[in-house]
Amino acid sequence: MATNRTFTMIKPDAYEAGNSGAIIKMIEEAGFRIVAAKLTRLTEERAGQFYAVHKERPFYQDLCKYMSSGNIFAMILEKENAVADFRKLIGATNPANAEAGTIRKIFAQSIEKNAVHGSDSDENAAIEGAFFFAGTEQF
Ligand code: YYY
Ligand code: MG
Repeated sequence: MATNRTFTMIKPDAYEAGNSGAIIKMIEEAGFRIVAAKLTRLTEERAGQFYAVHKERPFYQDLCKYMSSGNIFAMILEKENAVADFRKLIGATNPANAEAGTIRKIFAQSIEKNAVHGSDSDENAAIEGAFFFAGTEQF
């Protein structure tokens, strides 16, 4: 059953560039309600846990270094069809392939520094949300 929630982080590149507010504005204007939010930072080890599914991939080490290099803005978002609609709003992993008007097309610097994360399934949305937020921090 769809849970109508997804998990996102504004990644260090977008946070550092001062784009958090503009990205959150796009998210809210697209009809998502923020039901959990925090500014935080991952250690390299925790970034490795978050992205464990990619640990055999050649980009994994660089990704973990990058994701622990600065602050991130973690959020849980609520909307009907949240996971799929949010993936549509952020666009393709590689901003070069992202559609015009998507968050990654507008804000990403590269395939690695691609501005935002979005969960890829309801199951992972629940796991990823719980990775950052206690039940009492989810509204
Ligand atoms: O879900 P999404 O973030 O769009 O892409 P994934 O295939 O799950 O990869 C996670 C993360 O890894 C991606 O957002 C950037 C980075 N990455 C990379 O640096 N180089 C690649 N060739 C593929 C992914
Ligand atoms: Mg992914």
